[in-house]
Amino acid sequence: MAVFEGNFTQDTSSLRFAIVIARFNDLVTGKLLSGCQDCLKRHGIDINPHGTQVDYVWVPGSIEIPPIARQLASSRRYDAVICLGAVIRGQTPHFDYVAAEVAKGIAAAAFQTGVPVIFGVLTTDTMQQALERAGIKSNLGWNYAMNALEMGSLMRQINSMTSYSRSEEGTTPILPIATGETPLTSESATEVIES
Ligand code: INI
Repeated sequence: MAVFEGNFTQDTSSLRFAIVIARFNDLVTGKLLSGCQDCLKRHGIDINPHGTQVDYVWVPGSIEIPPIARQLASSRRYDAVICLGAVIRGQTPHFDYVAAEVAKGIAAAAFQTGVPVIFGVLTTDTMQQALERAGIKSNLGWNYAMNALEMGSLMRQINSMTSYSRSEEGTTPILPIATGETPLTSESATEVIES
């Protein structure tokens, strides 16, 4: 048997990420993005939007993140999708609805596609708390990028192990990663989850 864990030492030149960023509270989400980019860059990733390793997708608010994240993940172009948003409690119950739906939606995107989708959505009571987590004290954008690097690395290992086992059994590997060649349908996503 074996132990699998993601690492940060592999050659990162072939890793590909998508970052989905909510414009709502962009004072916060822009800072999360900067932290995220800083981490990726310092791990050897080309963060240039015109390069081959990171695509950036802007959406109006956090509630719009899940369907886009799911679509990007199911394209199989990416090792991980990073979702950045900031849901800040106001005087209405809106916060609770938005925060709950975004959390569920992002988790569903990962479950349905088998691709790591990182939950980088801050949920705080105040703007001050959000800013403290987006650069004033620390920048969680950095952590979210680390999570993406670790999960991307781990998923590659798991995929190569499972596709090896499957080819040993004479079946076709079902999770070619980041090739962009095999879009995942909802049926095949279910197949992946159930297999
Ligand atoms: N979107 C956020 O990203 N953060 C919030 O704090 C927020 N609040 O509190 O309203 C928010 N609302 C907008 C929402 O995400 C959608 O964009 C909007 O409802 C249109 O669908």
